Amino acid sequence: MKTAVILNGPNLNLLGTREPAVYGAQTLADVEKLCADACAVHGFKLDFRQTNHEGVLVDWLQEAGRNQAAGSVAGVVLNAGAYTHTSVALHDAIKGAGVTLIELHISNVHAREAFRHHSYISPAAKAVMAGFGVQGYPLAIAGLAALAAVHSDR
Ligand code: CA2
Repeated sequence: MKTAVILNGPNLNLLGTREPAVYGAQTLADVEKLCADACAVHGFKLDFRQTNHEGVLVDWLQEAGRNQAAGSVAGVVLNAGAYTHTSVALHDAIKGAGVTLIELHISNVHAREAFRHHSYISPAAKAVMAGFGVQGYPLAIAGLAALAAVHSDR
């Protein structure tokens, strides 16, 4: 059974405590439960993490890349938070790790401030999702399963 790695960046630990009009009322623990249920449906083990530190995300992406190469990881769903719009380091880490990665945003970043319209993650990602609220997480896990099915005949 392969692992779906779900990585969350800065301030996502605050989900459900502020800005419910933008991010909804569910907490990160609720999101983890949504992911656990989706992984059970799609036959993945779940590895769900959050950090406020850019370098920790780089370390985790490299780890996921190594584990994907070894066959134990299906791919990564990354909500990089505000680092999405600033981080060349995360762009380089995704490319360097060679990991299959879905970029995810809870809100529709393209309907928000102009500074959220550019992503350093998108050019290195396999797919990009935004605006589904926290339901985007289980949808992204379904996406990882679909991508894994496409490659299962290789
Ligand atoms: O929509 C998303 O998922 C974002 O990645 C969330 C980031 C934001 O910087 C991106 O532009 C879009 C912010 C995450 C912070 O989440 C909070 C949740 C509740 C209260 C305060 C922050």
